Amino acid sequence: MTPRFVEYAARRLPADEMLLRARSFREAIETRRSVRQFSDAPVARAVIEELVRAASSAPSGAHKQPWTFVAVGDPALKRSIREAAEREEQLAYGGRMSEEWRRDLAPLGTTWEKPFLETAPWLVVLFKQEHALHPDGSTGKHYYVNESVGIAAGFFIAAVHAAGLVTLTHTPSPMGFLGELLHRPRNEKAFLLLPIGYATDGAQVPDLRRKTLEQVLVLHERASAV
Ligand code: IYR
Repeated sequence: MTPRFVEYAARRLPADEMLLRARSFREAIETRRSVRQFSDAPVARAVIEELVRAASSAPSGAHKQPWTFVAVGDPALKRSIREAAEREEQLAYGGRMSEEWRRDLAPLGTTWEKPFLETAPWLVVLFKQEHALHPDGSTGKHYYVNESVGIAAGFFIAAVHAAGLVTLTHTPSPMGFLGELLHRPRNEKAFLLLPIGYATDGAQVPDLRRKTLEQVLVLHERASAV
């Protein structure tokens, strides 16, 4: 197939403006935290739709966009999800996770109890499509599915933060119950569960430190770097 191209709308910034923008984005995104204390205040469906549009603009293997976002605001369905997630988490915290794993989680103060799955006004369940399943029942290949869906999740989390809302990458394990409760087709596997809403007044988050730039960046500059 002959590729078709359109012009890319170039938006070059002067170097000083570039640094200001990079810094201002960094400062904004650095204030993001995973929050587990959700208010039950409602969030408009139109906001959720914009967040998913932003996430779905992520790059993906062969542009297959191998993701489905399922947004749940129905209280009965949220309750079912909470009950099923807590059943799995009770087993996980009760011994299915290794001792080292549970020790590593101790600073986060997490437990098997997940009240936010009912309190948050929306639960967004992100499914990865392991392959395409077309309406006529035929299938097609998807590529780099975990990488693609992971990037879309990153876009989604950044969009949630930009909207002044909070979220959490919750991974009840195993997540098979989500495909069943939400009646997803067999090519889809739950990837992440993201409650969306406002933090409660006075919400608390663990006192964590992020790695420094020196710990995470290795530079090989060209000698005459500008
Ligand atoms: N899925 C459990 C445990 C858990 C695992 C990791 I890795 C975390 O970073 C946090 C929690 C839970 O959601 O509580």
